[in-house]
Amino acid sequence: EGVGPQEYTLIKLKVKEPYPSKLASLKGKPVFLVAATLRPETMFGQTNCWVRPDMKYIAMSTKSGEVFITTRRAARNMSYQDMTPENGKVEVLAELIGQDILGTPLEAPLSSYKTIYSLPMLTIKEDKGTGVVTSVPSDAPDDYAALRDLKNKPQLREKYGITDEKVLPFEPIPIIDVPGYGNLCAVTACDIYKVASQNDRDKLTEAKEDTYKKGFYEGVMLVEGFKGQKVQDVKKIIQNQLIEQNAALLYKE
Ligand code: A2H
Repeated sequence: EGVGPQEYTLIKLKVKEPYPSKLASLKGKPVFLVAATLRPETMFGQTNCWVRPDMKYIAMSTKSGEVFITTRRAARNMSYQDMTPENGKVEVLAELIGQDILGTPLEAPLSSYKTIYSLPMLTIKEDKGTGVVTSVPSDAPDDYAALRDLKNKPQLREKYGITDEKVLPFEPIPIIDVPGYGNLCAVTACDIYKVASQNDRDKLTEAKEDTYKKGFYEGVMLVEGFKGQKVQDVKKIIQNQLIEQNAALLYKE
């Protein structure tokens, strides 16, 4: 992390009704999990969304009448970025922990999976972004490692009450080619650095640094509409399209 604020793209993942019991009072209102990402051009590859089971989240009102689920910390930041009805004020509609919204069906913009699910990731940090992370296992080593853990460990799924059909059918989607790393660069990197699980932090850091640079400087898009174009050249374009479609916002911290 350098000096000055980091700019993220907040991706709006629509929660499908019927809502889980902790959100029952929000019936009929549009509710979104909002995920902070540095890689908007990878949203074609979303397979699930991560929340941390033991972490606190809130449901908050936004200026546009929608409801966002995020950490209180990020909600406060949003309230100073013109996202709430009143500047500097957060209206809390519900308090919950990640566990309360695990296994929830979601609609994710640009993903080729029509419905994806919120799943547990244990390494989400409280003090970064919104505490919600959208998962692109093709291009993010953390996401690949966490999804592989859930796929390989039935006890882990059981512990969090996640049924098989919310995990097993979801495979990394080839969306970007990275020369030398192929079209699933996070999978390749997890192999190269011998990442054993989502808790293998040092190896994951190496895998992440490697793929993050390579993806940005050398990545070439494979998806319809952007085929053959460099990641560098389309990142801003895709970010702007998501914002225009009301599927994303800019957020700084
Ligand atoms: B990125 P930075 Cl494809 N805890 O989005 C842990 N990780 C978090 C987080 C939190 N509270 N909030 C956001 N993140 C993740 C896509 C992606 C990301 C790809 C490749 C690399 C990558 C899909 N997941 O990040 O510390 C989010 O994952 C590699 C760094 O601010 C977000 O972007 O640099 C990134 O970490 C922000 O991390």
